[in-house]
Amino acid sequence: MKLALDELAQILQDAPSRLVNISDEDAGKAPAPGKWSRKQIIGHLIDSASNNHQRWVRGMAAARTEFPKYEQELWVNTQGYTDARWPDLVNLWLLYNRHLLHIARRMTAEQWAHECVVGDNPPASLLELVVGYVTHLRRHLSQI
Ligand code: NI
Repeated sequence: MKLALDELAQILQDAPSRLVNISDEDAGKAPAPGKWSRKQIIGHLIDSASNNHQRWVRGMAAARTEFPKYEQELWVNTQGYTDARWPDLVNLWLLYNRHLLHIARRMTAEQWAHECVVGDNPPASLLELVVGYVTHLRRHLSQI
């Protein structure tokens, strides 16, 4: 857990200066037909943050929790991220993640073992959700 959270803290220090240097116009361009623009990728990461916020807080409070299936294309398409302002998306992503880091640091070892079931996925521990969240974040940031 500590490794994942240290990595998240490092990402939140390093990424913003790189992200804010991307122009609003460039951020809205799709790299290829059917591929997400940078705005849609950061939007997808905001969706990941908001879904995980619910899972982490509710998961901390109970030994077992269940959550609905998360449909990423539906979330991205419904919200029209390409029409949003890039600096707003970057700020929202950054502040949301600072808060998630704050929350994850409050989790106890007993809470790490709490079981969370998301949609049809096999049950995962809260610890696995947090570690998986950081891995997913790193993977998508490398696409921006
Ligand atoms: Ni993803």
